Amino acid sequence: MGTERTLVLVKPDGLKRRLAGEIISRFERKGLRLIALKEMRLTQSMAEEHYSVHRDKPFYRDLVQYIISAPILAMILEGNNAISVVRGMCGATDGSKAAPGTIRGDFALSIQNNIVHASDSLESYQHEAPIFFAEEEILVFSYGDEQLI
Ligand code: FUP
Repeated sequence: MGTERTLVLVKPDGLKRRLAGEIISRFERKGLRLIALKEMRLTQSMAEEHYSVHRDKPFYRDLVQYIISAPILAMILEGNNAISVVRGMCGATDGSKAAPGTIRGDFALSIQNNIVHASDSLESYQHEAPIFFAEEEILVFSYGDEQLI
């Protein structure tokens, strides 16, 4: 509750399908502040750390291979209830089941190639954000329009 930060990734399929701008635009229009942004290619160890909660799942190896297969876009968004707001905007994990109007509902059909990742809790954010960003890469500032949003 209150002002939160969340980590969002545009995964390899999102970048390859030229959806990065569309995805950023949705979050901007919602009123979230983009306070860090980076295009990068994950190393195997970064990907393993990012998905460590899934280490024992049958899909873990494929998931790690997929996320390192091509560049991704990493961003940190800030705003009121940002974690649950962004999760809602991303939609259900399986694109074939995600509601229309969500990013996955509008652009994804599969469970692995589901365009975006978003932190699911404060604990997840605190685990994930340092994998992608150094503290000095997160730009804290006021847009001056907070009373409008
Ligand atoms: P989400 O939080 O919606 O990204 O979904 P999860 O944390 O449950 O899963 C993380 C990623 O694992 C998903 F984005 C896609 C992948 N996954 C599979 O490939 N197969 C599955 O059965 C479940 C998840």
